[in-house]
Amino acid sequence: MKVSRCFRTQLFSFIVLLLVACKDSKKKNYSVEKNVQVDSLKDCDPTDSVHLLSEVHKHHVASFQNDTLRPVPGIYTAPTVAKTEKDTYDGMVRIPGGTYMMGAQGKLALPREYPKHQVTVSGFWMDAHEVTNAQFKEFVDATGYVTIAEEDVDWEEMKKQVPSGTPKPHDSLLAAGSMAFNPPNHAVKLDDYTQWWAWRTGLNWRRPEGPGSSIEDRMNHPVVHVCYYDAVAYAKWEGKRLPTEAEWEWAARGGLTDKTYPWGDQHVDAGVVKANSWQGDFPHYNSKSDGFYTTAPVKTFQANGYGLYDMAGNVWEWCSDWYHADYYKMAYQMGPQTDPQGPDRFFDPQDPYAPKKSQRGGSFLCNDSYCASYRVSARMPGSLDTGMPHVGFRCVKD
Ligand SMILES: [Ca+2]
Repeated sequence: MKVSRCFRTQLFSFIVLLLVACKDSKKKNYSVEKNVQVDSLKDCDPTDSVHLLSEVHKHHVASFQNDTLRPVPGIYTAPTVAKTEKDTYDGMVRIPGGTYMMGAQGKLALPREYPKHQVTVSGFWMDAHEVTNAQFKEFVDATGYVTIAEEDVDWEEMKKQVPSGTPKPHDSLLAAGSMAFNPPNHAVKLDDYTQWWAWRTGLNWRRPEGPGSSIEDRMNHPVVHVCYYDAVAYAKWEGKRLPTEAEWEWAARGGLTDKTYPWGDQHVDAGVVKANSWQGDFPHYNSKSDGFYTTAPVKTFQANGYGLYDMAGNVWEWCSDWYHADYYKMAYQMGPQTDPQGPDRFFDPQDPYAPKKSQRGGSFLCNDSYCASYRVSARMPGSLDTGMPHVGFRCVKD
């Protein structure tokens, strides 16, 4: 399951709302407090929160239609040349082109995965595994890139997007940070994600659990706390790009037809462990029968038919398509599509003003009791500037 990180923007927006509406309150819980009901049922994405700062990103949207580098202040300067071509295909596998019925696979499919519609995808190259901490570090070392989670919030910018007179949040709330998985120690109803997500300062890709944590022993784990902008910056440096949803799903299916998971139809927890997911009772008890509470090293579990690892579980993966909850309905009406790039606009009914891209594949937090998003057709909205501890990415190349 996932929570994304426009979440950061959204969270601060929420905090500001709290300050405005509840400034006399002694409440000190900075967790987002908006219940999410995806497709009128449930969702594992708390990005659907108050989004007063969405205006800040509206001008970003236009530029990102062209998949540009992130349009936010920062010390990063886009490299003028991509990483050398000689490395381009290292660690990638060739995905053959083909035609398939995209969407709604299996009885657990959500409304946003319907209806199935015919899609043809040209052949492409795809990273065999999710981008690792080691790979991302190489990029950062070479370019000086700073992820959004490592930057303090600019109040001067933020206050332009909140109601006049809004008091400045305490500096501690404007410090760089990200979302932390902070589960209760007892069973809870799964209708309020604020029970297991909390804002923390000091969390970023180098310190996934905040100050004191490290990636030293996780260099071969997928990088996390990276937002869409961060992923695009890395991909461009590699001379690659993010996959479209159509490419991602086609690749995840691994050459199989009408199967729920990358390996077939057998349940994720049946037989040999197939993916890094959540076993037990979410969110308070994880038996870790797959061996991992959070991320797992890439290539830990068996690859799918195309030689791709972790197309189910471990971390959610950014795609290039705008997220639109009704896009599949539009695609169905348009008829068979070849190499679709997704809708030309975003729409998440739970949070209609926040620009969001699609994420695929589920994560180590996914469990049948909640979203079961280790399915090939599962999809999730993720706000552009929001990274999370269970969201990463992989790249493709034509
Ligand atoms: Ca696990």
